[in-house]
Amino acid sequence: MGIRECTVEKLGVKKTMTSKELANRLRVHTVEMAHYSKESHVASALSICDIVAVLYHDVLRKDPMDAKWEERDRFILSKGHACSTVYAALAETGFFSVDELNTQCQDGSRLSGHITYKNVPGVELSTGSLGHGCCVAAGMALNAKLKGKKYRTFVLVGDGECDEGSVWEMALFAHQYKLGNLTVVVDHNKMQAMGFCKDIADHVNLADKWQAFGWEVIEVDGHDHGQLSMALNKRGTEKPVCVVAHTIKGKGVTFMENNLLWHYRDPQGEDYENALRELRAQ
Ligand SMILES: Cc1ncc(C[n+]2csc(CCOP(=O)(O)OP(=O)(O)O)c2C)c(N)n1
Repeated sequence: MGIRECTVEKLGVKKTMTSKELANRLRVHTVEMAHYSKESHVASALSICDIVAVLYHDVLRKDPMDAKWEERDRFILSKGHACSTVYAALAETGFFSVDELNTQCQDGSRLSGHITYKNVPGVELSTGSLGHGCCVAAGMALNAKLKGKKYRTFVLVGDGECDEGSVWEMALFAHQYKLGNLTVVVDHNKMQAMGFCKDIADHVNLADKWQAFGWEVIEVDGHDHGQLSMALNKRGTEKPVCVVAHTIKGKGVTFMENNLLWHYRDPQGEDYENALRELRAQ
């Protein structure tokens, strides 16, 4: 368990909740938040619910009572448009109230449509411009290495985001500086905003590419909690680690799965009701 046991108890978060149950709750929050905020990116957020649930449940060392705890593991969502999943994970693990989630993007809310660290406890970095979060993550990992600190740094990037040149400069840099304390997770759902990755910039084999940059690569089913937990708990020695997580964009809501419409569409009316019904039955 990543979160300090005592604070989990104090905050009343159900200790018996499994990572799978947490992921299901994240999916329900994500759909509700997209509905109330009329914000897009619901399918991008559903894609990463299992990855984020396993990180917060099984991997990250965090303290919701002390969000800036010096020894905390760092987690950056580089595909910042999928922020609802991370806001929901922070709320479910006690960083702020779950009741606040549905204020996202309303006047006066601190929860914006791309992830922001400003006034939001537990968020390390504001992102949204793709290709930047992973570079800051590498800097955090280098900081830990230079100062002999034990924290690990994790960063979640999209596969479309891997079209950005800065991602590959970071890959060179992290290998050069032997950042074994850095783990990149690629949400490999094979889609981006306006099309399928292979039709826009075909990487042919993303895992091979990261390996060619000198990284240790682990490929997993990004919806299998056992595989995710094993891969994310693996600490690199000298090589940075890249977990290529094969996922389904829109995972959990059948009519959103692998459907480009749901990158930008927000669920309303019957779509909203059907999505919630399906998720609540899981
Ligand atoms: C530098 C930059 N260019 C373009 C965008 C607009 N944009 C937002 S989401 C997105 C698609 C990203 O695709 P991917 O990384 O695969 O994420 P997912 O498909 O999981 O949403 C794009 C192009 C952006 N946020 N930043």
